[in-house]
Amino acid sequence: MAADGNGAAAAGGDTRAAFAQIYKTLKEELLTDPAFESTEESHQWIDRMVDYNVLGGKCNRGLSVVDSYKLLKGADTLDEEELFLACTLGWCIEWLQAFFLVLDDIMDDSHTRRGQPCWFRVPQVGFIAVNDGIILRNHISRILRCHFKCKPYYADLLDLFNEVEFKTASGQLLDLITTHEGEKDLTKYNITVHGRIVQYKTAYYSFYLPVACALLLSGENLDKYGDVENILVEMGTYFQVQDDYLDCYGDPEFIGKIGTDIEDYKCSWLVVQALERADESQKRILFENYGKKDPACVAKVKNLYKELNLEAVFQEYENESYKKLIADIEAQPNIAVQNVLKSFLHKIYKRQK
Ligand code: DMA
Ligand code: MG
Ligand code: MG
Ligand code: MG
Repeated sequence: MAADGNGAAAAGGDTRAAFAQIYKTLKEELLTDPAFESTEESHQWIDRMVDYNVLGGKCNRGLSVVDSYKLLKGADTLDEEELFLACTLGWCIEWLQAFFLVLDDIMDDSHTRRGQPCWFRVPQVGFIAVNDGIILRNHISRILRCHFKCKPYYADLLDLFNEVEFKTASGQLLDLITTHEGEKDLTKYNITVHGRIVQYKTAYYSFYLPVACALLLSGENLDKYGDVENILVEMGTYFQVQDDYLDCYGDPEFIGKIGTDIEDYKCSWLVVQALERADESQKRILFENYGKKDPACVAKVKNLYKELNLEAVFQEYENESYKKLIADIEAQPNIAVQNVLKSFLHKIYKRQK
């Protein structure tokens, strides 16, 4: 067990510090692979590529594995091995996120991510980013094999990551094909279409996966947690609505990325709300300007959002979602599970980034 260097944190110190320390251990293990030992160049590439893409986020997903596991155990502190395993699964989710984001930014033609150019836009990277994405995904299997192969829940863990990856990739497909050039038709966008896309592309990997990892670490059988899965999917939907809102209204300096949803003709929550509220002449403005790169067209769409007061519509949605989620959580019979779900919800409620 490679649990060196985190003894102080395991003894009750700061989870974040332990989490950061374990990143170094995991990356070192991956870098010692014979595949990268032969040339200094490949070793340096992986080192830089992993730091560039895995680090720099909020780590909400990864840290939630540790927090959820503690709450499920009803313990403030974990022993060294428990902490190491929980942090390692947390990092596997951060690696999965890195894999999806590297590819998402190519497909969405994005410019910045986490305050720096998207990986594929870095000089000398370009389409190598596609293979880097694949390497990031394969790293997860190697981490799991290295640290969990002897655990009774290893097969369930692999199955979980595979299933969640499938769901996310399917969600990305739904997201991408609704925007197909040549079939641009805003009338097909509605809240049902939006809900299906975001459930698949975001909710499973961002919300269900961290809690499911903590449940497996606690020796639980995931089949018994269908209700918990449903609540987490609902929470993930709320989270992606926030993401859609911030794409237009967030400060790029603060959220670390420049929005592209209007240019990309995305089935964003905002355009769905606009379509529900627009009169005929406002609909015409949307039809004529949505999905165009021209900044003047984007500005017209944003003006229309202002006219329709979508900021207030969002505040209302946020308040209502919170109330509904709390009610659903409090209907759960198990108090530890309630605490896990509430803790996750409070990490994202009214987030600004
Ligand atoms: C994100 O959707 C989904 C995945 C699986 C990365 P998005 O394109 O809205 O995300 P972002 O706004 O971060 O590019
Ligand atoms: Mg994107
Ligand atoms: Mg996307
Ligand atoms: Mg987005």
